[in-house]
Amino acid sequence: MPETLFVSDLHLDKERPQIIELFLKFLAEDAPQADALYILGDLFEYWIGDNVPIPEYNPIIAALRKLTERGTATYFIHGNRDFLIGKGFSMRSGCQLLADVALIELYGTPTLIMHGDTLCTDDVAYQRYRAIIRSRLVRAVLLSLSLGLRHYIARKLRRKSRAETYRKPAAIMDVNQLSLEKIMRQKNVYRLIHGHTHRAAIHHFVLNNSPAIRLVLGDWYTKGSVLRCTPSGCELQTLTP
Ligand code: LP5
Ligand code: MN
Repeated sequence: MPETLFVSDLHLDKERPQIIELFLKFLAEDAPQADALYILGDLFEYWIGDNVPIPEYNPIIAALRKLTERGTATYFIHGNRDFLIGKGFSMRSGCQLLADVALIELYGTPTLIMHGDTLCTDDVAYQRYRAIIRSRLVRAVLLSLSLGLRHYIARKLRRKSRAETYRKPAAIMDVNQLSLEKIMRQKNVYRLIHGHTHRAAIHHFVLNNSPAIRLVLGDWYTKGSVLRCTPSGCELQTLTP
């Protein structure tokens, strides 16, 4: 049966070697069977430019290259940790970069896919930060800095983010239902797939008097989370290291 796979929020990092191994195994054994693999952001703990060598990322990029060369189309949407991924990564890995919000035809069902952070509109501090850090000007300035300074800023931002997310009420870091419905109406879709919140689940609701579905991918902190879609529907699967 034809199958398309979705993953997000792997946050691959040398601190979690067993998760890197799990993803490499997934790329070597599961993904080659699929028509396509979509990585919906936060593949890496952080990415500070295509020209910054981070040795532990090399086997992952090589495995993605192998997968794409073997014929599984692989697509990437930026997350908040790896929004600086660019053409260099795409050339090396064979992954095709998609826009932040992409509309795909998934076995006949129009489906919207995205990282998911833009749906968390109650997290006003994050949305303000996002608008600044993702602006063309700030990105250009960041990419012009020395590698040492980029590492320093990324670590500072991580520390700040850890403190902030610890302090913020969980509810404001979840998807805002009105923002979700707004974009689904705009794009005229009844199925949306995203990650970012790490709250793996399948939500059914009503949109324009019709059934709608939101599929949320989980993170890969201690286990793997994969959404498998076939012509008969989608299901979430957990992978154990
Ligand atoms: O990532 P996570 O899950 O911890 O939390 C996110 C939001 N946080 C972020 C920040 C990232 O984690 C930082 C790492 C990215 C590094 C990429 C490279 C950057 C460039 C480096 C140089 C080339 O996205 C978090 C959300 C949470 O998701 C849930 O949605 O709440 O948002 C925040 O924590 C943002 C704060 O609310 C506001 C931050 C203000 C930052 C002020 C900057 C000061 C430091 C400047 C240093 C020079
Ligand atoms: Mn994220």
